Amino acid sequence: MEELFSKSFLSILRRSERVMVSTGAGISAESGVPTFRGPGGLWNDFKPEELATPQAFKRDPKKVWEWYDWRRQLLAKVDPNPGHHALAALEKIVPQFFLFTQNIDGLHQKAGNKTVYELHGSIWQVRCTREAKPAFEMHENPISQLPPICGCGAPLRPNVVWFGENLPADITAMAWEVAKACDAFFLIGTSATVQPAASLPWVAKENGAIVVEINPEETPATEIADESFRANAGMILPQLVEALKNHHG
Ligand code: BJW
Repeated sequence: MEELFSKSFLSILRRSERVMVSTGAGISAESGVPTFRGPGGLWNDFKPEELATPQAFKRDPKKVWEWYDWRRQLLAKVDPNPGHHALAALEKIVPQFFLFTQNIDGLHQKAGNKTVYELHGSIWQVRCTREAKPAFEMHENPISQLPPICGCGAPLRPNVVWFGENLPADITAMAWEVAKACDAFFLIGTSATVQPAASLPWVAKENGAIVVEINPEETPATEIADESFRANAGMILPQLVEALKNHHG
């Protein structure tokens, strides 16, 4: 039977000191979380400009919160899948491992990854829309009053990054720093269309990293990928981790 991973590919990964992983909604698809785009995607039923923008929130905070409350209820019921668990296992066998995610669902943390850099925030955190106070965890589920209200009387908002908003500056700077210095870069379960996260594989490639894509569909980043696995992350990642553990070349 033809091997899924070539010996030379496994040798490169085995020799990689610094591994960067960048995940998107597709890694959580096998947990039952809808992706944004493509079949069954969240955006098929909801227009992003109606829900994932600061303007939409200002216009109708209750409507935006109903969408987030629905997603929080769904997320509370799901568990990490074999793809998430394999990344937690990979963290243990790689000398320096960096996991960046566009996901806000918290499933990487639930799978056991120690440090997860959340580029688009967390659905489990909220912050005041008036006071410049730090975001905080809120796990009430479902939320009894929509929108939830801060002690100061202003609406709270989900601590996520909407279109037209800046990503957290420290995490973005860290992502660029790691992408420039990594030996191997994994792009997993993202359509690679939303900036600035979509640029990360190019940054890694330009700085000499091997770029590996895991996605059942092609994406704009496929053209620069050194290895593309056209399959589900939950199928490929556990086999890759096993193969790496057993590879001594
Ligand atoms: C599987 C699978 C399985 C299925 N296994 N795979 C430069 C150029 C052009 C535009 C811009 C630019 N800079 C900024 C912009 C504007 C904008 C942007 O990128 N727009 C594009 C749509 C063109 N970007 C922004 O506004 C960002 N801010 C910014 O850049 O600030 C500076 C700035 C401000 C103003 C002007 C200019 C600059 C912010 C982006 C915030 C994105 N927010 C969201 C919502 C977050 C909160 C929430 O979840 O509600 O983040 S949108 C949504 O898309 C969400 C996701 O994180 C993000 C990416 O989606 P992702 O993860 O890729 O999911 P999908 O569904 O697209 O793809 C899933 C993939 O999985 C598919 O490929 C499947 O095939 C695959 N898959 N099953 C593996 N089992």
